Formats: sequence, structure tokens, C-alpha cells
Amino acid sequence: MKRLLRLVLVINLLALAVSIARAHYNMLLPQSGSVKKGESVLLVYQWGHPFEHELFDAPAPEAVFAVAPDGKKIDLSKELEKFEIVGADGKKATAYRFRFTAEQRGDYLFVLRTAPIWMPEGQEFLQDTVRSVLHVQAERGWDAAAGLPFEVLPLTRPYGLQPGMAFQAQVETQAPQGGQPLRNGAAARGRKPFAGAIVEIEHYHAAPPAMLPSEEHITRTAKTDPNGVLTCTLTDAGWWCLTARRDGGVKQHEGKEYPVRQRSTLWVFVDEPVTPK
Ligand SMILES: [Cu+2]
Repeated sequence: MKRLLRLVLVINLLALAVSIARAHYNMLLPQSGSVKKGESVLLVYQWGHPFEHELFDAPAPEAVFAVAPDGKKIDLSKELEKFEIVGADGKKATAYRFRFTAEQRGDYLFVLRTAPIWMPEGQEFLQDTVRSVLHVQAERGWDAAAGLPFEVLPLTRPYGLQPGMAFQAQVETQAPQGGQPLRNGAAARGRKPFAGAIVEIEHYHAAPPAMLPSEEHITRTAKTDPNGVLTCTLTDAGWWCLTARRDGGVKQHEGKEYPVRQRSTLWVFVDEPVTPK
């Protein structure tokens, strides 16, 4: 019996070791990448490991809003409905959803921000902003900034993509106080390109995969170039998350100070292969 207990303990420790390495992300997924004007779409917010489809209880978000194609901000925080979602192994987790009706043609941005989330495994807080896009017939606004201090902005249009296509995005961060003014789009937004930013790239599985590859094939890592530009290849159909991070200061937890890691995630959808008939 003692031996069995010890074995169970060892297995639990191994499981913990594995989960330390896997990265948690916030997922904000429109259930359809594009709709027509006047149609509605369901959006789901969930928290966990996208590749493994391992879901955990999502915290109530701090803010949720859309930016319409004409630039108008639409607060969606009152539209959220809490529900239970089923993750890997049939495990239930708290998630949130809301329905959105597109009243204009163009591209809608959806942005969700979380309060700092304590991560016992990493001994740090994660404070995330996630962004996804809904395409409504006209190509307008997919590259718009959502007015955040730290953002991953697509340079490649984030829809109508095929598996294997290259994707580029520019990471922008708040400009330092009193620095040299920069004459570009980022400066106009009070930000500067974030050179050398670490970006994690991960594919989302709508159902848990039967077999998991090694860690480096689950989460890819790239750095932005001197212009803050990220380049990656989206090899498979479905959702991908591109997550940049920066230092967000410190925050108290049980009387001690721990680092806050601020992350900005861009969710991008890749279509199934299209073959002309
Ligand atoms: Cu994790």
C-alpha cells in the first residue's frame, strides 16, 4: 500500500513537472471567422492549454470590448454569460460566451483583458490582453490598433489564410518617457516597435489530440526583429495564438512581491485548404 502511495505521489509530481512547462493562454474565439452584415456570431472565452485542449476555470475578465470598422468602441462586458465547457478527459471548466451581431461591413476587433492571474507553478502573475478579428464582407480595420499600451498588430491580413502561409505581425509597446520622438505609425499611438520581444506561437486543437509531441513542438518561440516584426509560419488549419510578453512590474501575493508578466495575444484563424475546382 505504501509503495502504491509512493508511486501515485511520483506520478503526480511528474504530472506537475509536465504542467509547469506547458503555457497557459487566454482564448477568445469567434465560432466563425467571418459573417455577413446583420448576422450574429458566438464568441467563447476560455483559459488553458490550447494545443492540448486542456481547459481550466477562466477568471471573470476585467474588460471585453469590440472595435467596429468605423473605429467606435463597443463595451461587451455586460453581454458575458458564464457557462461550463468540457476540456480534455471530459473535465469541466468555467468559460464565458457572448453573442455579437455585426451591424457594419468591415473588420471587427474583439479585445479581452484579464486582471493579473496568480500562477503558482511559475511563481508570477500573468496579465493578459487578447485580440481576435471577425471579418464582415469588407476588408477594413483588421490592422487597427485597439488603443492598448502593448499590442501585437497584424501586418499580414489575419483571415483568408491557407495552411503553410507565412505570417507577420509587429509588436508595439508604450514609448519610454522623454525618449526621441519616432516618426511612424507606432509613435502616433504613443508606442514604439518592440525589438527583440519574445513571442510564443501555439496551435489550438478544438479536441484533445490523441498523442502529444515534445514540448518544443507544442509551443514555438521566436523573437521580433529590430523593427519589432515577428515572422512565423502557420502550418495547420485552425486557430493560432501569437503571444508577446513584457515586464509588468511586481505585485503582492501573501505578503511577498512577485513579478507580473504582461502578455498580448493575437489570435489568427487559418482556413482549411482551398482548391479551385
Ligand atoms: Cu499552463
